[in-house]
Amino acid sequence: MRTLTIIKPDAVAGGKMGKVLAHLEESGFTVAAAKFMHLTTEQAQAFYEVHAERPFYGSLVEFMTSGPCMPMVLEADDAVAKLREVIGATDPAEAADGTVRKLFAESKERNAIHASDSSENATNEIAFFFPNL
Ligand code: 3AN
Repeated sequence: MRTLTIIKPDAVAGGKMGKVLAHLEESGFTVAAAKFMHLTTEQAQAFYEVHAERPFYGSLVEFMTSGPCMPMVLEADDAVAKLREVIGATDPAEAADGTVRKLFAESKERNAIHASDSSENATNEIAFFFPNL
């Protein structure tokens, strides 16, 4: 089973991309596809369209376009639920010990990593970044 992750601009700019990737691999995921890219405003708006009405939407789009990021397709048994567990809560202050966000995130917005939250969203998000997969 596959899911979509993004190592976000804060983790890349902070020199934590390799550590986050190592943590994911050590947690049992295999990388099926990856690319390094700088999202355009249009791409970030489209990717987070579900949050368009939320007060943090503009700031989130600005953050996600502030520097390069690394979208990846990860493979594991029960990949969607497993990755949500490995990344931890949205707010690093609430994330469990040993999770990616506890280890590497700065704040609720600059939270190091994205992970699909359902298998339906995983399918859509994989197609968004890797239409030929
Ligand atoms: P998750 O990333 O854990 O699935 P979502 O889907 O609720 O969390 O939020 C998507 C992204 O929006 C988060 N990763 C974070 O960067 C940002 N975000 C969520 N809630 C807030 C908030 N209250 N203030 C600022 N940014 C937020």
